Amino acid sequence: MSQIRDIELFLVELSLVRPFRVSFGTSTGKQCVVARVRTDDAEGWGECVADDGYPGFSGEWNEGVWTLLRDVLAPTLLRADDVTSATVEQQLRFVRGNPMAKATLINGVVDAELRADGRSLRAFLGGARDAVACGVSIGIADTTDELRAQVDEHLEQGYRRIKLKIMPGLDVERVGAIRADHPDILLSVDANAAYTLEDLDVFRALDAFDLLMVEQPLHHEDLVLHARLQEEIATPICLDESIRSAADAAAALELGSCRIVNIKQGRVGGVLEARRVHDVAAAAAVPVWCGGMLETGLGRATNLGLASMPNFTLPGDTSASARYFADDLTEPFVLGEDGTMAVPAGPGIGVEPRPERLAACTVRRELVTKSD
Ligand code: OSB
Ligand code: MG
Repeated sequence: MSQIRDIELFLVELSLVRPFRVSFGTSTGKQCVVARVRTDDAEGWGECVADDGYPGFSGEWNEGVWTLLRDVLAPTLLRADDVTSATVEQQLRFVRGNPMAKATLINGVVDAELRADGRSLRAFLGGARDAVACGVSIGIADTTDELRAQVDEHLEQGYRRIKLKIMPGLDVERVGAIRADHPDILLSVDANAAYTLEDLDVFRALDAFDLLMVEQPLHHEDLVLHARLQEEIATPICLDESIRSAADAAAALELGSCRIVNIKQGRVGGVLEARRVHDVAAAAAVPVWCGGMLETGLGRATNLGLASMPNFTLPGDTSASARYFADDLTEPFVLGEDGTMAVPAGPGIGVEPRPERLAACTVRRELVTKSD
């Protein structure tokens, strides 16, 4: 039996150590919605992965998320008699779509419940390891030399896989240059849906570089076209934007649209659905890895708990705090010398925001209570 007392929403802003350019836009800072879910027994944290400014990665963005959380989703949970990890998804199901907004509260409810029980997210999810292998996602650079320098810097830090963002015109030559510099590293590319089947020659050329995968080459709704592309190229396709649920994952695997799945818990509606995506892929013997959305330490902790699950067999985009922020919301996450990161072992996600840092980063806050 668990009653929610109130839900506090924070809009937080942190500057990024360097701008992050992908095929659909450039981020110079990080802005996200954070929810604190307070129950009778504990408080839990959820960080939203929606975009700042406009919906570029998916159909969700922070202003829409804020309104939906404040006016619809949070009041629904505050009216319910009992909200637990077993009920919360069903209680929010009447709202179609909007997995990122829902994930914020679902993860907050799960975190509060686990903290009350003194149980870690890793234990709850059946995690199999206490540290996870880390890769890094490198944005589109101004020049090839700048890209080379960034790749070298991150390899020196110990990252075990390099992912290069690509877009039409900034692809084969650049990836070829990095592969020539580093013949043996795990190397992948991420197009963020910037190509069409007309670009088949680009993917045939990329096949020469022995890439671990090509992530989300085509439009997010093109599962059938991804299957067609996969038949034409040797490099495994990995889907990111296309997978918004376990049902999407099942469809993609059935169709042959990908051979690897990037799981972002925030993109699929939280850790409960992310576990189902993991299980669908595991049953099909398809490896998964943990994606990232430039999260603060809160979302990073959630991601690390998820990435401890057994079928997360490829290095994830779970990079150190310092790769994103000079000063994180939580204590910083650091990369071990072996290129792994420890999975938090404490109750729930295992970390909290530092109160003074949360206050300094908050640009808007609102308390949603039962009477609202
Ligand atoms: O496509 O994986 C992506 C960041 C923002 C939006 C989309 C993506 C990314 C990343 C960064 O690749 C991953 C990370 O380091 O958090
Ligand atoms: Mg991606």
